[in-house]
Amino acid sequence: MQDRAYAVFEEQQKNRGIDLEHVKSKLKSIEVETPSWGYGDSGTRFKVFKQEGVPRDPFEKFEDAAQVHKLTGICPSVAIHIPWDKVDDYDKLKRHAASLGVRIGAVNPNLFQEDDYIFGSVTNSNPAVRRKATDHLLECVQIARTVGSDALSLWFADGTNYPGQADIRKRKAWMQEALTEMYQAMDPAMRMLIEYKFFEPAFYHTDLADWGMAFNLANKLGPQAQVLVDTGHHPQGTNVEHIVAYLLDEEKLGGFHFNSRKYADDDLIVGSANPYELFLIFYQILEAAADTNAGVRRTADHIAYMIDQSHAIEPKIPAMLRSVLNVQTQYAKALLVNFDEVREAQARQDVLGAEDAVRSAYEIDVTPLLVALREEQGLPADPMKAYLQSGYGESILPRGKGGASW
Ligand code: LRH
Ligand code: MN
Ligand code: MN
Repeated sequence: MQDRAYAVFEEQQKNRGIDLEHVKSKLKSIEVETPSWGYGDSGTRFKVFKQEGVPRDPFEKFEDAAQVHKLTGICPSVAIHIPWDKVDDYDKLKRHAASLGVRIGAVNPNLFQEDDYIFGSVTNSNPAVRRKATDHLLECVQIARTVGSDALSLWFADGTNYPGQADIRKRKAWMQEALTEMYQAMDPAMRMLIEYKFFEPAFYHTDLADWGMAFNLANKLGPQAQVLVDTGHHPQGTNVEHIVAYLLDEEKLGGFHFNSRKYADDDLIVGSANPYELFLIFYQILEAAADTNAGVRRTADHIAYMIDQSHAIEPKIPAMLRSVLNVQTQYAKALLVNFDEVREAQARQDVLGAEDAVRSAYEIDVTPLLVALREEQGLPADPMKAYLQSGYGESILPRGKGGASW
């Protein structure tokens, strides 16, 4: 059945001028990092629902994350958030990850959960608080060095709630000062990924509110600083793929935090409400990956794909599997775009022809391709089904309720 489905698929793609071997090799090399906090309990400001079997510490989070990698083959790294994942011995955590077949990915400093940060962290008008916040950034550089991570992922909750509450321009300078100190402490192979978000928890102004501010800061800091696009961090209607194309062209797109949003920073399963947006993001990336400019190509090939989701009502591991599979599916579809066809239609100024060349790839069912790919790699054809049948979900229930939460 699958063999026949794949044979038909292969024939179709050949007729469309698609090189399936290239498509498969790209699918084999993509890596999607999962977040340690996506395995813990989470909720909204109204309620955190405690689930049975949730990891009790960072070591158990890695055990769950390893399941996702084992079944999908594309999630070999796990992002950590400090101090959510604070441990006495980071080298031990690194060894634990390696023993499970995964590694520690981006290190995320957390500057939003201490009372000292009520009026901001690196942008606080109190120099002692700024010092404390900057020291935490430096501590995270050291942790990244210890665990062998090359990415530091920064997001600041800093902002104000009322006009006049603080000096916006002074805060801008303090932000740059702190990040410069951190940048100088980084090893040459490390990257600083600067994330922006237009609101929440601050509602009047946020110090790094949009991609332009993150881009400007990254430019001032230097080549090791790039912008991180969290797909949930934009106002309604924003053309995220345009931002992606622009940053790629400037060689400043460093990574993604994937999730899905309907109203705000909903942190729902990526590709659940807006799969076409995810597809169009990959379409822009693949277009840039074939650019004539080597810098743009290199940028497109070095994007850190990360999931940033907090699963409030879903079982955690299946929710992460669904997320990873959604990313893989949309990436596979984008790989089926016939770029020559798009370019020819663009050259003719054939609006509908160009639109069709892009959309038609999205409409292709890539299931036979993904199943064939997994079979080639010795992975389960249906990772979700394999997980549900594996018994792992039941085996962790003795952990009980009341595990780690953010
Ligand atoms: C902020 C954010 C940021 C944090 C994560 C937990 O909304 O996207 O990336 O580190 O959520
Ligand atoms: Mn994020
Ligand atoms: Mn977010």
